[in-house]
Amino acid sequence: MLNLNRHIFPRWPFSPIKLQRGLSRMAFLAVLGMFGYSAPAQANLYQYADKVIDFSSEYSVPNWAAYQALGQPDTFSYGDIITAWAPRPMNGTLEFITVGFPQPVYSTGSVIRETYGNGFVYQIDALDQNFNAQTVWTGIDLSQPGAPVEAIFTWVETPTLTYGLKIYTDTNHNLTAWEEIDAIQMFGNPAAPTPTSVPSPLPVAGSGMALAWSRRLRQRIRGRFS
Ligand SMILES: [Ca+2]
Ligand SMILES: [Ca+2]
Repeated sequence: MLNLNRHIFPRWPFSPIKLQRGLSRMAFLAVLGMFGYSAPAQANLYQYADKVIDFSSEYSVPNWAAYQALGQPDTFSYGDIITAWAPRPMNGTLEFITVGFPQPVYSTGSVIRETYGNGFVYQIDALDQNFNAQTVWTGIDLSQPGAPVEAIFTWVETPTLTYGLKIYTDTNHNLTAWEEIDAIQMFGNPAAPTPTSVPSPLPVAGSGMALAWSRRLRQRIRGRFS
């Protein structure tokens, strides 16, 4: 639902145009701060998935089983390789794998190592301690075929601890390949988000609402500074 992929933090601007854009983005973040928005924490914890909670299908066991997506990467070439999770069908289905992690965090993103049929992730849900799923990312996965890709997906820091991630995949993305995942990382802040000094008029659980609102504000700010 919320894809701020690579758009949150401005790089340091060197040219006048970049300076102008950088200032508009900083103004945007400053205004968000006025309304209680906290930028993602800097001290991110990265960790690999260590348990399978659920999955839609797996090609076989142990080769291409769902648990092949756990732990550190062990698939170092692009192709149909047994150390990555592959769903049973080659094409024609929407699949998922749900995994847990050693330590819950206020998650801000995931690194999904795609090793065959790359570019197939279309949705990610974050699971709270009761396994309630909240969609945190939808969009277009730009991972290219030909080599393993560590695809990075980011979202606004979740208001509650994330215990697991549900990764949705489309087996029709590449009709000549299985869509395979070698490893899944989650990153985020183990500590609770720091509240701002100004009370927020927006509910914490409504970060999606806040960002929907912020897009309009960003368009206004861009219009003012461009
Ligand atoms: Ca396929
Ligand atoms: Ca693996």
